[in-house]
Amino acid sequence: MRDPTSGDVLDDALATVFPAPHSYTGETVVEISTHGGSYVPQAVLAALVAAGARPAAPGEFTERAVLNGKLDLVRAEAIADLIDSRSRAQHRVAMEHLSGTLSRQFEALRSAVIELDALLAFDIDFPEEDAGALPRERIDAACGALLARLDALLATVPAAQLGRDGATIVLAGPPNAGKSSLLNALVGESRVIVSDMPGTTRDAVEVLLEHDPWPLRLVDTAGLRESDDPVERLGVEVSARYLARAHVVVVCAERPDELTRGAATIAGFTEAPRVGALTKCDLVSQRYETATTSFPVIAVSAMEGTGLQALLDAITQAVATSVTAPPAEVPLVTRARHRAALTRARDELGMFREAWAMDALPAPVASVHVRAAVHALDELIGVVDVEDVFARVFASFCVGK
Ligand SMILES: Nc1nc2c(ncn2[C@@H]2O[C@H](COP(=O)(O)OP(=O)(O)OP(=O)(O)O)[C@@H](O)[C@H]2O)c(=O)[nH]1
Ligand SMILES: [Mg+2]
Repeated sequence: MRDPTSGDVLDDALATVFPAPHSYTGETVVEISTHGGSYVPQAVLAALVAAGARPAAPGEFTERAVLNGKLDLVRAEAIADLIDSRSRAQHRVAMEHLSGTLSRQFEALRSAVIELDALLAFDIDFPEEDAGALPRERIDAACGALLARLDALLATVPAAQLGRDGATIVLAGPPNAGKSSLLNALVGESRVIVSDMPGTTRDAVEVLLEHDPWPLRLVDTAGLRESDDPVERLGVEVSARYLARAHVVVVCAERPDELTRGAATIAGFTEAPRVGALTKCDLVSQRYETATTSFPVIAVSAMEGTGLQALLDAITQAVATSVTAPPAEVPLVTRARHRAALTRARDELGMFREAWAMDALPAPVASVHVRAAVHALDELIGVVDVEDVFARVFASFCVGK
């Protein structure tokens, strides 16, 4: 690599040529590998720009791949999801989408809605032949089946959100119960301050823990108690807000009676399933009578690491009761863009079905809804010229992909 103005040698680099169409974008591409560091790559880039090149826009390579038919829009988004994935669950979904499962579902749905539109067009053009070949029920049944498929896809949204954001697991209980110590023990490193002074934790602290089938977003909160200290009161308010959003609450207490009381206090803030953690069990010489609670209670010691796996198992089971995993054959809908388009298609088909059932609108008018549903799915898979859809999708990519 030489500087085009001075002619100085900048680096002894390697150029890899991908002749069209055998590259990521489908175009002829040359990749230049330089020695690393901070100066050499920058100097080489500057030399290339001086020679007439320009830096790529965010997602430009993937956008070109889509425009050249190497990838469809939905799989292009899966690449962004793959790059952005922060958990095993998210990575698994992105890889599955990249393999084309979601694109195929969307395309099949679109074809089915187009078929419905064709059935209707036939009904409109040849109403007199309607009697035998095309009973109204057939159109109604086709529409019902489509609505069921759209609903099944949309029903995966909560599970998809869990995969991305993790299940919110709030550790709550009286001050000094050992909540922060338990969080540190669960994540295997010291992330939150622990002290023997009640009221140590003031703010909620979130830590994402890699876990199957969903990552767990563990939230350490301030102990729930009345306090004159304004900062601690704020902390208790924050705890209350987190409790309201929790998928599962881990009620922490040193003794069974405190656990029961803690659970009663928490009931005022959330309906999420709960799991009890009897903390500091290393200090207890004999086991307590099993607490009479409606939820599982696990004896744990953050100090000695006992009961942690049992607690994680109980938490995982409790999450499963609040969010059901969708059937394996239905791909998860992770993106807001997909959800919006599917919702639009479902709403339009719903309006069509209602009008059709009541015979409220003339067929040509009712069919406008079906056409709108087709359009929503066209946009979804990027088969129509929708520049703003492309702009929105690729703007979220990092530069260089
Ligand atoms: N022996 C023993 N001590 C523990 C254990 N877990 C916590 N402790 C001690 O209990 C005290 C309180 O622990 P924290 O984790 O700060 O309790 P907390 O519930 O977060 O307290 P606040 O933030 O004040 O509400 C500390 O002195 C810890 O060292 C345990 O498993 N065994
Ligand atoms: Mg604490």
